[in-house]
Amino acid sequence: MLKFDVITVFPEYLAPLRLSLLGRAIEDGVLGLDVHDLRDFAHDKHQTVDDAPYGGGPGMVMKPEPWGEALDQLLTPESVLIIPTPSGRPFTQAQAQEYSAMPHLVFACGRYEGIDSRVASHYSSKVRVDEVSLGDYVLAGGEVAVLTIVEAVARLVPGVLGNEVSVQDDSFAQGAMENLVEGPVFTRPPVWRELEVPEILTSGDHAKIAAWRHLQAMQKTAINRPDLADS
Ligand code: 6GU
Repeated sequence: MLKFDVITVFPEYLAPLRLSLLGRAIEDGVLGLDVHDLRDFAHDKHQTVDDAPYGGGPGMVMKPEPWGEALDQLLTPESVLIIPTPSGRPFTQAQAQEYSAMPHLVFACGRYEGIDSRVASHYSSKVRVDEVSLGDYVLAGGEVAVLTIVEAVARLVPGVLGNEVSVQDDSFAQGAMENLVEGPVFTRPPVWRELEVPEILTSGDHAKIAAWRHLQAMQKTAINRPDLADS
């Protein structure tokens, strides 16, 4: 069973993880999810989790002590500590695939200007610590990144999607779809507002359909993702 633990100052932000596909998987015991309020690990009167940055500058930095208390409690030697941050390594489908086979993922959601760097340094000698970014833009905190990463990982865990659904044809999937995005899809009716479904899809020739889909994927990748098409 893959267990997710999320530490955040906004636990309600993670509520959508209990909806739909993931909610069902959690109910069925295929996945585990616990969300923890960082302020529960801050023991001063105001449950302070942030302070001014050393060296000056705008904004606030998350204090290390509450993180230390929370992470000491949650991490085991088998855990991976994931810290979402725009300064991290880009998150990829290959990484989602790798995480989906792990027993325990712990997410540390930073807010403000981020978490005191000594937290990552300290735990790097105890567990694998991954700083992960969703892309080249800045979010207000790690919570939305965690929603994204957990969903991308969870749907790859056997038993989370219906086993009738294959993830092999997904955009970016290792194998035939590596460095490709999926091409267009169609359903009934055969004509909609004078637009027809490509004839080959109703031909019943599965080899030809597979070849056509591969060509469509390459064309779409060239148009929308020239960065991938070159690789
Ligand atoms: Cl993972 N976190 C934040 N706060 N901003 C981001 C991001 C992550 N990825 C892109 N921007």
